[in-house]
Amino acid sequence: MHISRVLATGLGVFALAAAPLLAPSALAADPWLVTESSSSSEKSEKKGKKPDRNGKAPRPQSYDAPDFSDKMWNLEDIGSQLANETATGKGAVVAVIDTGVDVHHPEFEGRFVSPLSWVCPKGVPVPCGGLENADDGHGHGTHVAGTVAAADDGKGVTGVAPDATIMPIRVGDDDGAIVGDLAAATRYATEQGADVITISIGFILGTGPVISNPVFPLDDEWAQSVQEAADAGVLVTLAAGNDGVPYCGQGEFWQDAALCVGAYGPDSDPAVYSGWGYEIDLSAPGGGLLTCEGGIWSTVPMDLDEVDPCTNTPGYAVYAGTSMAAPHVAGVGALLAELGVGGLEAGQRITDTARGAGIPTAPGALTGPRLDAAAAVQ
Ligand SMILES: [Ca+2]
Ligand SMILES: [Ca+2]
Repeated sequence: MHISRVLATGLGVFALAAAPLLAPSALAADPWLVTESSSSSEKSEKKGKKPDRNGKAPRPQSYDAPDFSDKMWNLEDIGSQLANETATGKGAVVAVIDTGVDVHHPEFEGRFVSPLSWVCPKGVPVPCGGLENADDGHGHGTHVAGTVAAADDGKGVTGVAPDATIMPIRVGDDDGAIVGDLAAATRYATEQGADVITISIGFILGTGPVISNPVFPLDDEWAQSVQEAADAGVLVTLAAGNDGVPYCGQGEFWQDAALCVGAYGPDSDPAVYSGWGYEIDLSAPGGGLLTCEGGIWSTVPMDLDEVDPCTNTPGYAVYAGTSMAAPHVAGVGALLAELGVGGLEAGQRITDTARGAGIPTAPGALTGPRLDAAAAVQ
């Protein structure tokens, strides 16, 4: 049985039917980001230079993104603007275990801590530190991070916890392949004091019946690390996956240690791709079919080759998937962390206050109660 790890993105709406799974993204100079030292480790490597591993993200000299707030049905749906009157995530740390985060993006300026990467310059042992090494050459991780914590500055998009600090942990390479050690990444985030860890990674079974086979036979260590995080008072949020199968039920360990998050679209119907089942803790906006209006607007690296036709703005793109849903819950976790509520207590608060909590979940029909940020922070 072949198991491959993939990102639970919604480019993944089509991921199971079409290859490549994720749009390839080449790094290129971007005139919109006016900075002298925006080179990533990869580019530096090609030039034979070492990346600035101690460097802080240089401050862009211009930032002219339009205000996309009228596109953010997701924030209105979960009541996060109302919730932000009570908390904005200030002081809370959210570890994003993903493809890295665009460390130069103005939406996160000055709000990174403890970066770690499994994509390191030649000759540097993995994992490596340094903000430049945690830079995102793909897009997925930056999109996740934007939903958690993009700045509420009247430009571009806004995150659920717009003042939260991001701990970028890069386990995915520029193609979106998982190259890092998920258990080590999770343990690192816990040790470094993350309040919330969000992971939007799915699994695809190559062959064989999905439901009767264990999906995580090779990942006992990761499961253990998630349990350790929960024991240490960290809230862990996981994307339910886009396989349309009960992913969350495939390991008993997920039941208590993490919130498993399904997705729905702007019409409030469960997304067709979303994982489902009794073990989904709740669902959050992940976008419907891949339309501009129906997807989730968030950040992507500003130096991606292709500008998203929906946003027509470097640094912003529209994705859909359970990958996009889980960070909404992580953002609410950051709001609660600011209020002094963490770990399993925060998870309980989030599920207890979700809309439709307590209504039994019918497999294939529902993806659990819906995230309510405003209710969670009251
Ligand atoms: Ca913004
Ligand atoms: Ca759970």
